[in-house]
Amino acid sequence: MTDLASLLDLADLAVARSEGVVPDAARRELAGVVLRARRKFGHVGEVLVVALAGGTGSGKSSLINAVLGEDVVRTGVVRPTTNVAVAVVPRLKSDTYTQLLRDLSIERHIETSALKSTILVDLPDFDSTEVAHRHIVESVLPAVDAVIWVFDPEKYSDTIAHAEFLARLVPYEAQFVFALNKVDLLGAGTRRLVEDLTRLLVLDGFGEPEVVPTIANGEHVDVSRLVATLLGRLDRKRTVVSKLVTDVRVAATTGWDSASGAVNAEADQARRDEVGLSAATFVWLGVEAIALLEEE
Ligand SMILES: Nc1nc2c(ncn2[C@@H]2O[C@H](COP(=O)(O)OP(=O)(O)OP(=O)(O)O)[C@@H](O)[C@H]2O)c(=O)[nH]1
Ligand SMILES: [Mg+2]
Repeated sequence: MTDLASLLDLADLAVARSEGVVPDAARRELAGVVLRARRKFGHVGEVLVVALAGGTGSGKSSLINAVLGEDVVRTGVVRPTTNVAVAVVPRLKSDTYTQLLRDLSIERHIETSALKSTILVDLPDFDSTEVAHRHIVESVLPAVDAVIWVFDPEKYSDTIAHAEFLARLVPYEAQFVFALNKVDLLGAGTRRLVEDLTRLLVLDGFGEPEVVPTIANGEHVDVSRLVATLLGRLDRKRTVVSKLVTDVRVAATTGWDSASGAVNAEADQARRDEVGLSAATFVWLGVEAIALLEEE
């Protein structure tokens, strides 16, 4: 099965095998594309990795179930319900995520066929007054595409949480989505509270915080705006990945052209084998890149 990680491994192989066959400039170009991709996407490539953070009982686990449309993780009235981080991953691709889960120190994961291109990480409660907990968030951030901060309408304005915790995470704003959950309890007051939470986040230092109202439980579950936000982010990530795979495909064509032109009539058998192997690797790389571009 083609995925970004195996494509990048194959590209590394093409670079290694083509020394002395393909011009160094073309090999450097391909190596550069691979390096940029690894830095940016780590091990998971085209999948959107989303973590849910927030106070105990704010509804993180309920939101995961609501987004999936099925009860996958435990929710409850006894606090805290979630004691260790749990990742919910797409069933068919779960072995692709082993390294990511290791990086996030996540020992438990649940597979579901309700997800295709997203991983949801249910984090345990963060007591915002604990410095150690801020460090946990900071260590998770490099490995995830987005963090959804889940707020309870009764506690969203907690000044310690804002001043001591969120304000220090302002540099990560591009990765953050803020969900004001349980708005079924607010009715017509929802808009005012969404505005108030936005105002507090701006006071914390956020430029344009994205605040979405959600209902994760009860008769009127509504996570449509949250899902739309995540789909928008997945689309943006796919665009970037697809550009990158196109770069790999173009580099594969260049590599094949150079390799196939590198053998002449006087070349001995060993040289022919070397060139042939290199050319075949570039063809294979091109075929895999096309398969990945056509997958969606
Ligand atoms: N009215 C209402 N109740 C909700 C909503 N979302 C969650 N709840 C309730 O809030 C309680 C806590 O929900 P959980 O999903 O377990 O919260 P959590 O953030 O995962 O909590 P921890 O795992 O302890 O950190 C449960 O009783 C849920 O039924 C909502 O949108 N509206
Ligand atoms: Mg929970």
